Amino acid sequence: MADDALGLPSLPPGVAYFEDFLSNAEEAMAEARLDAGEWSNVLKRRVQHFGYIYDYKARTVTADAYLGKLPDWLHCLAERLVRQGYFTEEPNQVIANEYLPGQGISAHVDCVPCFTDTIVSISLLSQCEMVFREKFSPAVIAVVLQRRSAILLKGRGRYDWSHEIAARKSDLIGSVKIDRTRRISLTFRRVILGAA
Ligand SMILES: O=C(O)CCC(=O)C(=O)O
Repeated sequence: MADDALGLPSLPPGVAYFEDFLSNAEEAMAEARLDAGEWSNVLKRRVQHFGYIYDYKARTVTADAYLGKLPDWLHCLAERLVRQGYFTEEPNQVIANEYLPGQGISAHVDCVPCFTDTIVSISLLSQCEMVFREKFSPAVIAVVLQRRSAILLKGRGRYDWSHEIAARKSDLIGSVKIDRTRRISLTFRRVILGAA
């Protein structure tokens, strides 16, 4: 983790990090709801899509990919993200990613024509390191995402920096090796309709 003099994590511009976004009870509820649902094996890691299906191959979201409103428990979180000022318009698409130890997500910028300028990812069950790389410079910033935290990507942090999670079983946090356990993330976005 890159720390500044105050011991706070340094973050790319437009990125904000919040610990304890979820309570323990909310984390447990979210895990139970997801495990009662249907995980898809379309990728190396398992995923569930809500609101709209995102087409990973075509990198699009189309109107006919609409699945219906977010389920109540996700809608409550989406409303909270607006109430607390993270989003100006309510997010209407959520992807749950499950990472078993050794699994990650390659460097990417979330589809620009598909989603508005704000992305929020909530971490459940395990910490992990997320690495940001600036597109037009060698700048790299690693941020440790603790379980139950939220990370917000907006502006330059959303468009000019890629983010990734290395596919490994542990992270070096400070100088301590911390084993990963099963991690689930919930990434909230707002679809730009008619973009595809
Ligand atoms: O697991 C995460 O926190 C990030 C997920 C992500 O980058 C994505 O779904 O595009």
